[in-house]
Amino acid sequence: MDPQPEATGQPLSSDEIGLIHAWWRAANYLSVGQIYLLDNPLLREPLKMDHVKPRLLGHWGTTPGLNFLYVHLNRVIKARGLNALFIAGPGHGAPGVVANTWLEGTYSEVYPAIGPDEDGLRQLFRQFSFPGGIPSHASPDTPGSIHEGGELGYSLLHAFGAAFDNPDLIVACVVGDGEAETGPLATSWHSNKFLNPATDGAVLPILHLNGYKIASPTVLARISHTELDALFRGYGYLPIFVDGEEPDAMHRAIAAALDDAVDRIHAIQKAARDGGVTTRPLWPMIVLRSLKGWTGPKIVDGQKSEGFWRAHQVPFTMDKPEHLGLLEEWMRSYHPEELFDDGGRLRPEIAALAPRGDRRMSANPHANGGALMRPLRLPDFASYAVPVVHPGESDGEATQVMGTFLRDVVRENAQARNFRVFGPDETASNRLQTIFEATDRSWDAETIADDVHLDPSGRVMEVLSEHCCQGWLEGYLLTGRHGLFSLL
Ligand SMILES: Cc1ncc(C[n+]2csc(CCOP(=O)(O)OP(=O)(O)O)c2C)c(N)n1
Repeated sequence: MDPQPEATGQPLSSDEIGLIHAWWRAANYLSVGQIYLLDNPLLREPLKMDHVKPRLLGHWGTTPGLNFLYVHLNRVIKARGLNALFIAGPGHGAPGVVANTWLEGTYSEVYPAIGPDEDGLRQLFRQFSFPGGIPSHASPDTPGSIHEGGELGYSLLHAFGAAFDNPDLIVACVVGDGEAETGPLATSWHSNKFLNPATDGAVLPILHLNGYKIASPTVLARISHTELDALFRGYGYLPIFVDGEEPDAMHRAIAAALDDAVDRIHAIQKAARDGGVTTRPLWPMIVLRSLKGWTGPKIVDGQKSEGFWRAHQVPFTMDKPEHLGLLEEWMRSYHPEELFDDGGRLRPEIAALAPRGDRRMSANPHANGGALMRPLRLPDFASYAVPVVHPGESDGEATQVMGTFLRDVVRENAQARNFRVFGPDETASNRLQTIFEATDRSWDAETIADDVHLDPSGRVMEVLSEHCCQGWLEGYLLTGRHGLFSLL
């Protein structure tokens, strides 16, 4: 068994940590602002009830963890020139996802009415979860997002779908520990048996172990470290643990964990691509054990909030006058005056942490599949017609004919590598088996001599979980490729 991974890479300097921490504070500030404020976005005057939204709807609990991961992913993207996508499984943390896209400048590029200044901030805050504005969950209008945040459970599948046939892409996928209790997510860890390190990209799962779902603990947070470690090793991952609440130590720990994970991903890919290694690798993953609602109010109305399920959604409502002071104190704890200049723009030394152009996760072209999609080359379907000279005389099976058509679709698009068939082991029973003249089933797990049509580079994706088939296909399509769901 591999020992507990050691941190690699250069330790961060105090200056770097200071800037990363500033970005995190800015993202957290913008997240709280989106949930609560209508006006006075930079708290230039004392907060009044008139500045607060009349109806509050949004999720704080997961958000600081997402923000923490986002800025650290940016660091590693910049340091190593990575091409990375971000998937927020707890997509209800949209305040954080949106905040980071605004800090990166992408939001204002895509939506010029939400500028990179104080007025833009006011609009950004106002539109969130507001009539005529944007949803409270990550949604198709969120730049860089292919993952709708409403139905929990599909994040890892979307991540793998995006990584298939994108050899240079790393998909960082945050999985909620509550989300991990869903059927689709629980089975999707096995996606690593269908990923070919030679020709596919990589997925970096990050389990966001903040301990709670809406109003109770999560299962994965209440099993021992040994059991959790064994669980993920059993799924074929090498878990790298980051655990704590003191920001300085946590910044150092997550940076080291990401460096280590990326080193391991690159080593796996090099071994498969240059060294011809064909055995299934032990892919790294990160387990981030942090406080739910980290940096939020510790106590609300005498009850524990930070680090508890009460921080899940809106940590406190505004129906009590004393909550106004609590909100102002919370928002000022991020020191917005140190983060934004007089015009409300993010200070340049903090803004410089963002990767450039389409290396920003919010601007990665893979998240905008329509822009990348190449049309599928399709043979003329009429040439597959079963001849019927006299009515009632010819014999033919519609799906068998379609199997021949699909075989040729696979051949025609073999070079582009942009077509796959997904299904719950029904390709043969649906009589589509002629496709196996052109390709195999994708399979990176063990094989025995009697096996047929199993290969890591196969283009037929078969696993009995229809959740997996659907989720992979969705991730594959949303990143600009083509596929077929074969299920009868
Ligand atoms: C399939 C599904 N079931 C239930 C919900 C309702 N729901 C919204 S958030 C949440 C808790 C999620 O917990 P977790 O994934 O750990 O996210 P975090 O604690 O980081 O917010 C639940 C159950 C949902 N969105 N999707």
